[in-house]
Amino acid sequence: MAYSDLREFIRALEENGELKRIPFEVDPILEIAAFADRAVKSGGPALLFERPKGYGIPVLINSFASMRKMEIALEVGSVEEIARRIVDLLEMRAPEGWIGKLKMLPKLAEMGAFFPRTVAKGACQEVTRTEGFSLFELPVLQCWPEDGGRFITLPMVFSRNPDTGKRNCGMYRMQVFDERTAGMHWQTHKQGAEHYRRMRHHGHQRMDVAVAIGSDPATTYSAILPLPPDVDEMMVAGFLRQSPVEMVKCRTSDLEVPANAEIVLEGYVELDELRTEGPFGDHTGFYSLADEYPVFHLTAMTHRERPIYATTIVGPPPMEDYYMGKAIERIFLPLMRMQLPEVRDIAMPAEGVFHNLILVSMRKSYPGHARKVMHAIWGLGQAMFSKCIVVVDEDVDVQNTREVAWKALNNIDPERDIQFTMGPVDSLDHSSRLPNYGSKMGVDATRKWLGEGFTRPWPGVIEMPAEVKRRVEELWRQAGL
Ligand SMILES: Cc1cc2nc3c(=O)[nH]c(=O)nc-3n(C[C@H](O)[C@H](O)[C@H](O)COP(=O)(O)O)c2cc1C
Ligand SMILES: [Mn+2]
Repeated sequence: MAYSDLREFIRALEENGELKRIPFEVDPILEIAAFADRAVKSGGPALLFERPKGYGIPVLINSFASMRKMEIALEVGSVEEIARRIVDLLEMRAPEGWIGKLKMLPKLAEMGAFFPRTVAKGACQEVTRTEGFSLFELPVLQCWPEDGGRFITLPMVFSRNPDTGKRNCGMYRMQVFDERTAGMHWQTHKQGAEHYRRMRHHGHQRMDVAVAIGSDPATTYSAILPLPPDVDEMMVAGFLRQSPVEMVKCRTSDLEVPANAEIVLEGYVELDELRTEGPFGDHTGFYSLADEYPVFHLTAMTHRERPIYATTIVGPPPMEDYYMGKAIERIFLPLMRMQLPEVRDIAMPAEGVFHNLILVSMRKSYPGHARKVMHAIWGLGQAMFSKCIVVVDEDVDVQNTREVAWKALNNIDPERDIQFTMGPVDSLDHSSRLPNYGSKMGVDATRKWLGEGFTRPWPGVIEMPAEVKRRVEELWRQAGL
């Protein structure tokens, strides 16, 4: 049964021993973040700070901060179950004969059940405030000492594409500037930024934006998924939770937000206004430097009675976002394999902070195949940011970073096997020669073929025969080891 809201998810975490309530005062300036950092790095529970210093609103953090919590969030025994559900859907072919057609009906019905529904009333509007409210009422964290201020870090940011009318929901951090304005940190490659550019192109002055904080976990999670433009995150959230997301219309705009949200910020972005945002201790483990970003103006704040403020911190990996990203890696593999069936597996180790490193194992079928896979990945949605792609043969387990380092480094002749290319890079890359534009590196660490000009013999990996190992197993015990 899908969680009806954040509170049901909190109860589920608690029942599974994955939540710790902190009943005493902890400061939202640095202290909550330091607490959360320590918890995630020691495999600790999600934390519910019941008394953030100076505020009456509790703070939830680290609710996705391990694979176990991701499983509770998505109500699965393993996130691979979702990957399998996607494969089932993708394998849905045109049915043959009437039996085939009948068999399809439940799947089609299931698909229909994913679509979001608009409802007239939502808990997120139990309290509606169009005046006399302030962002300073929320226990927004300052995460790191050199941060430019306090940042809302787990928001679902809703906007609409003026050309297609389609909705987008992305997670973009928001720096609290004052009572009624915040930064809107949608990076240039993201859908919010594209809507902004389209709105400007059409000569508008303002763009409606709505921000929801704290919903059922699948809906919040959908905001970070690297979906193609114009694919509705709320539909995908419905698929993830196996139940439609209920949406309610905002009080001061035509946008819709999840009805179960704890807190909603309604407002607009002025299309010719930028303000300095940052610095911010980012998920690279470095500070993102201050930069110019659009400004979100609040026209209303609505919330549930006794709302809960959901947040996260990013910083030196691994942090909560590593686990959110790991689940994306698992869930999206079948989609990647639809376009690249030769890919066996991919892995993004925590130290690579997603965009810096992707390890790919593949079944090589023709000369240059590994390079074809690199270029395909650089052309695939947000995988375009991959600064370093290491391609290995299918017998290498890319989930085992040590195995990849060992085999890949043995297999490369660097001058021959490293490929450089130019293109868009992640906005968070502080080393690229220009913001958002720089070089990437592909490493072809597959075994080289004659057809690739390799004429020397290629050695096998050293392995002991199984029967010898079994025999030694006995001798081992005999030796009393
Ligand atoms: C905790 C967290 C914070 C994030 N903050 C930002 C951000 O400030 N700006 C940004 O562009 N992307 C940020 N992202 C990544 C986007 O949410 C992600 O790229 C998403 O797919 C964008 O959706 P879109 O394609 O609909 O724009 C963040 C992700 C997480 C998990
Ligand atoms: Mn999107």
